[in-house]
Amino acid sequence: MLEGIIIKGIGGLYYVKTDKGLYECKARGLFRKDKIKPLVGDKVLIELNDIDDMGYIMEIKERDTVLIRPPVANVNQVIIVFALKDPSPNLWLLDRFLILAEKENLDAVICFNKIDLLEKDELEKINNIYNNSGYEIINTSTKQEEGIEELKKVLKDKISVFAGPSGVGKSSLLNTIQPNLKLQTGEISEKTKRGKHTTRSSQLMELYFGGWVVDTPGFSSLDINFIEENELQDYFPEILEYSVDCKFNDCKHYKEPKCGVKDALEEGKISEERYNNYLMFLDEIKNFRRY
Ligand SMILES: Nc1nc2c(ncn2[C@@H]2O[C@H](COP(=O)(O)OP(=O)(O)OP(=O)(O)O)[C@@H](O)[C@H]2O)c(=O)[nH]1
Ligand SMILES: [Mg+2]
Ligand SMILES: [Zn+2]
Repeated sequence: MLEGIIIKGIGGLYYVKTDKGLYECKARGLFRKDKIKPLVGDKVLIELNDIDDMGYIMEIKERDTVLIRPPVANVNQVIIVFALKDPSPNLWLLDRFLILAEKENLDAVICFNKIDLLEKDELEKINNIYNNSGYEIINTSTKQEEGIEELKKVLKDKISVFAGPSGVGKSSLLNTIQPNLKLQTGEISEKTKRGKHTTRSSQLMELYFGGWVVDTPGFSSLDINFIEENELQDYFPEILEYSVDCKFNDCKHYKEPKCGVKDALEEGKISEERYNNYLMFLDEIKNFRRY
């Protein structure tokens, strides 16, 4: 058997990179019994069919990490890309993505792309919302080649996944970082200012300066319903930080008195936008659990 890593999967076929070359594979092994589907990033053992050189995935090695959306295995960091304009950033969706990254224990870096389309004070305003969140923020433009060196630095020697809505420039950023990737990119719609889902499947690629990246298709919604009400604060680093000052152990930082989080909010140590999204998600989870 040959060891390899799944770099792409389309319609039940998986492309596995090994020391001996790239093989097109089908899933065969016992893992199918447990309804485990191979993911991009999975380390696998494959068996080759001498006749057609087709491979069969026989075993999936234990995963270090699993990201559900987009589905990838064994990455250590997520680069969450949002455009500052065209399409306008949906912070409600960005915060949902940050929750998922926290839940999976993945490092998250926020990348605000298309800064060439925005005035400086507008850029500052949106950066400020995340200043106290503890996340690294990288502002980029593929048109003006800004922030690209900074982005390369965080990617070096790591396995990263690029995630974000369609049309924000995930594939463009990767092409700017490494032109020989030649990823397909697509204009956003004139009318809706939204992306057209140009990237259709996730793909793992090696970077010339060290490290691996996964380009993924854009998404427009994310479920957080599997998160428990009292668990939500764990996934907002700045809320968790100030929750130690709350009087009540089970404080949800909503209407409770003597709440460290609300104090921090008042002092500007937590941004209003983040806090409001926290409350909205709390409400959403509560309502979901009620049924
Ligand atoms: N003005 C401006 N446009 C950009 C920038 N980066 C990318 N674009 C444009 O945005 C559009 C979408 O870029 P893509 O790279 O295809 O976006 P994507 O995130 O990969 O989208 P999907 O594959 O659909 O998820 C293209 O027309 C790019 O030329 C930028 O920094 N500034
Ligand atoms: Mg793309
Ligand atoms: Zn509180």
